[in-house]
Amino acid sequence: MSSIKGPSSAQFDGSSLRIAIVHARWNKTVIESLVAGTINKLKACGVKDSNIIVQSVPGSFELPFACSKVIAGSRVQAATSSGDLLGLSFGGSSTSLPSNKEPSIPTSTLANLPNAPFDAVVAIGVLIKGSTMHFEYICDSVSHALMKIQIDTGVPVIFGVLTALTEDQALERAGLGRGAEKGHNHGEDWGLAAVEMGTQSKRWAEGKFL
Ligand code: DLZ
Repeated sequence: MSSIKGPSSAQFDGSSLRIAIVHARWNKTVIESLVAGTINKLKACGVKDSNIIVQSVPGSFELPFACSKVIAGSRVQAATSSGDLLGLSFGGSSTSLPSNKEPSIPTSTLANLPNAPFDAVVAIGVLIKGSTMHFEYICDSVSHALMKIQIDTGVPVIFGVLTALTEDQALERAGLGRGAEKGHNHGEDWGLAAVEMGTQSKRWAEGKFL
């Protein structure tokens, strides 16, 4: 019997979005497949190659810090380049922008800039339980921190962190199962979620609910 799990489908146009992927390097084989799956879906939704930025960190514990910095950095980058391109001045240093505020330029204008702020970030990590409590501490702190970042910054952070009890569980969730059943690459779901949340959060911010 087929599974009833997973989101129902919805198609969103990612052609005006800029998306960051921040991934850990622990458990490389699984990570590579998840990142590839995410990128494939982003592109299938119309996100341009040049608007997909990929950054890496050593392990999953570093993901929240990196996501937070990447979001802040993209806002500084956007403020600087839009000021340059449009002849605007925001006053003071670009680094003094409040973390949850963007320059008051229409988002439609920002979307066409090469250095627009990120509309969504996908945080990808693979945690596999070992014999100590390391796994529990990292899973707990990383999931809470990623949630906090998206609420604090207003930028959707997609939870692409596998918390697997065994290597096989991790492999199957990256479409790399060792048995006859290869499993499903969850990176694809994260790519779709990034496009949907990036699109919707822009609309919601403009008071568009239809
Ligand atoms: C230390 C550690 C361990 C034991 N396991 C994993 C893992 O399964 N997946 C992962 O992404 N990272 C692991 N790490 C590394 C930590 O996330 C972190 O990089 C280090 O503790 C340094 O802060």
